[in-house]
Amino acid sequence: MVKSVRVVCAHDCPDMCSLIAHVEDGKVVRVQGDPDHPYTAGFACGKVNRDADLVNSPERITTPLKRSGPKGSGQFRPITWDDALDEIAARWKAVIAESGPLALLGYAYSAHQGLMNRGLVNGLFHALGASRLQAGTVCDTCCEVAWDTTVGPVGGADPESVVHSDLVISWGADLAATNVHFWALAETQRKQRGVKIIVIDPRRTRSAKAADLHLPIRIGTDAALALGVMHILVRDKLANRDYIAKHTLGFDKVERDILPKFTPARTAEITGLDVNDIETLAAMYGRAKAALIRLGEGMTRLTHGGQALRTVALLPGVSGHYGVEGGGALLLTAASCDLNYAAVRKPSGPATARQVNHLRLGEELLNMKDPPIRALYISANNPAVTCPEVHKVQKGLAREDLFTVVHDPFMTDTAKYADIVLPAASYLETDDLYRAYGAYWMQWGQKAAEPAGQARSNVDVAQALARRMGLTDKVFTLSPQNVAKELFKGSTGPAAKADPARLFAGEPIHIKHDWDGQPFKTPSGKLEFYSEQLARQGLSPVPDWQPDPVEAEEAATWPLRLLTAPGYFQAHTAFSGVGFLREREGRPFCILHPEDARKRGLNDGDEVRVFNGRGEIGLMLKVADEIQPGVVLVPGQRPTGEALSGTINMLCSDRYSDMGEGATYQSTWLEVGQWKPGQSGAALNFQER
Ligand SMILES: Nc1nc2c(c(=O)[nH]1)N[C@H]1C(S)=C(S)[C@@H](COP(=O)(O)OP(=O)(O)OC[C@H]3O[C@@H](n4cnc5c(=O)[nH]c(N)nc54)[C@H](O)[C@@H]3O)O[C@H]1N2
Ligand SMILES: Nc1nc2c(c(=O)[nH]1)N[C@H]1C(S)=C(S)[C@@H](COP(=O)(O)OP(=O)(O)OC[C@H]3O[C@@H](n4cnc5c(=O)[nH]c(N)nc54)[C@H](O)[C@@H]3O)O[C@H]1N2
Ligand code: SF4
Ligand SMILES: [Mo]
Repeated sequence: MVKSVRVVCAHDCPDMCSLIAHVEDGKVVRVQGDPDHPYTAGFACGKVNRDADLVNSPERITTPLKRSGPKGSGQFRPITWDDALDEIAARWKAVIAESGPLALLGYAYSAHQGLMNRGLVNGLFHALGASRLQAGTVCDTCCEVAWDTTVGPVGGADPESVVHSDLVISWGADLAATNVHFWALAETQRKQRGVKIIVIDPRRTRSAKAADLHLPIRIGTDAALALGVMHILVRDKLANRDYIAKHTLGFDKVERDILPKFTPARTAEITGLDVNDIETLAAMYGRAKAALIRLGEGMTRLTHGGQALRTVALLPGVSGHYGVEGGGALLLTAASCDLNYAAVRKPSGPATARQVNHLRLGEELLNMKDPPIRALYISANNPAVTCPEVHKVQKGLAREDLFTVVHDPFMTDTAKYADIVLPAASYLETDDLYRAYGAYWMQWGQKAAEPAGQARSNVDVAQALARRMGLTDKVFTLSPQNVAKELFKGSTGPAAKADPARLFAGEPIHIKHDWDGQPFKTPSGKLEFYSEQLARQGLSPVPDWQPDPVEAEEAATWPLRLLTAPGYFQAHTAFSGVGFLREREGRPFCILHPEDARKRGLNDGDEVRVFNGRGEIGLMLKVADEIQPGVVLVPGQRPTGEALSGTINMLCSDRYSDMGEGATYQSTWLEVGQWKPGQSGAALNFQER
């Protein structure tokens, strides 16, 4: 018998699609986009169309496993859940008794976007008083802090307001890969109403190819471009003086001290763009009535990423488009969904505890003291591939005195280092409540099938471990629906108005505020061109662009700069258990411009060595002019077993971005050469600090 179950996509993606799972004899046989959901509009992306293959993958782990060989070897034997949970609880209790709870670290992140399956694992470690994960620094803390200091902790434009836009700018995002429903809606506006689309991206991405104008900006120079556009808006009297006076703070300083430096000629020199293209961009933006900027995280994963995003987010303050429906900017929306998250994430436990930065896992495993990290629980994360300084992560995970548990549906590079591996249920096998981070929708996702083998959900395992550790908080005993109800208690704003009964009945609920212009929740209540918060941190309080001295030093040593971008058929490593998608993405590769390939005597299809002072890895080479000379593009982060050797984050440093202590993958310089047969790929000059 076939039945259809309405579920919600839990992958880390701004769209949060409503999906229909077709289930035959208890097995998910097909997943498709929900035709009745306005934003999903009946289609899922190329990855999730294959989620029946993900959930039924023969590569899934089906029982708990205990290590039977050296760490990292991937040798395990099956054990029962009771034995696994008993051993974990006993080891944790011993560590806590000897070294205190800070010797324990819960390292759980975003691969299940459900509010309970994501949040309750954090809740477990919060209640235990463990070291706290400063989560998301691998991803969005830089852009989030940049937005919060400029606009405030509040959501941006509703993507569905693009039906009112007359210009769309995708700035630092390949929307055809990472935000396909917004992209589809924007393309419809173009076809039906002639709305123009501009893409600002160093790479000629799929979105860039389809756009009306593509500006192939030099990596890390977005702040200069935004300031150059402001310069032209002021010069051509296209700045909205009323809006600036009423809703912004400090534009006078920017106009006096900063804008004169960003003439079109100097902006062109810094950004590598054509002066005519900069003039066209400014004229189109300044003359539009409702221009919507989709801000991508792509421009923020480098040392001055925060300054870049903040400066671009100030542009709609100059044009006044923040005050117009269909105008403004969209980075994230989640901050406007004020549920009582603490009920799940912080049920009890000390108010503060030592923090461990998500992206510094390797460093902290090797060097943290008083107490060192002795027990680690990794859930919905694959840091042995996705964290910078992978060599350090591997070395840390290989510590014999570290007790590591990994909860994952698949035997990942990280899980291979575990002492105990627990099989995780997929989102199709769990109940959960969802709210989008790139749209204004909330929805309950119902379990479509029983978990494969003995797999158990994040919520289930967090509750089981909480019980064994003697925690008595209510959330560790409630059913998923009753935990969800806790999220509504004491919540405020539009999310609070969503009726849980309607959600549980399967209805998607739109949670947008009544629209009255972009709200600003900064200390001044205005859009802050001048930020006192940044001044206090020793950062430039006004937007500016300066070269970075450390980057300049690296650039003098290594000739090519790393460009990192999402895979079209992979999202980090979450889909690597689907054979079809692995093949569709191809063997892990890098792209060089024909000029750079020629200089090095390299050809399309060659096996190449990609290296710098941190290490070397082996990838396939594609030669294409979709990137600029001087850049090497490595799409996605792929497990070590899929490449000739290694993985890209072996070459990236764990230095912080200017805001939010975020990752700086793109502040990486390197060289590409011929791969020599027999070469193994290794850490070069890798030193422990
Ligand atoms: N070089 C470079 N590195 C990057 C980036 C980059 O742009 N360039 N981007 C960064 C970004 S934005 C991010 S968000 C990180 C992502 O990095 P990670 O958070 O490590 O994400 P994934 O590789 O997707 O790993 C998620 C893991 O969770 C597992 N999983 C899936 N569903 C569940 C579940 O329900 N329960 C449990 N327990 N496990 C589950 C998957 O099988 C997978 O192994 O990577 C970062 N790394
Ligand atoms: N298919 C797919 N979808 C995904 C993911 C995935 O891995 N694959 N990851 C998910 C996750 S965890 C996240 S956080 C989101 C992120 O999604 P987005 O916010 O869209 O950010 P990125 O994908 O990191 O942005 C990468 C783009 O930025 C461009 N870029 C790089 N450097 C610069 C620069 O200096 N300036 C400008 N203007 N552009 C630059 C790159 O060429 C690339 O096209 O996507 C989610 N969706
Ligand atoms: S577009 Fe995003 S939310 Fe929609 S199905 Fe794909 S991964 Fe899931
Ligand atoms: Mo991310």
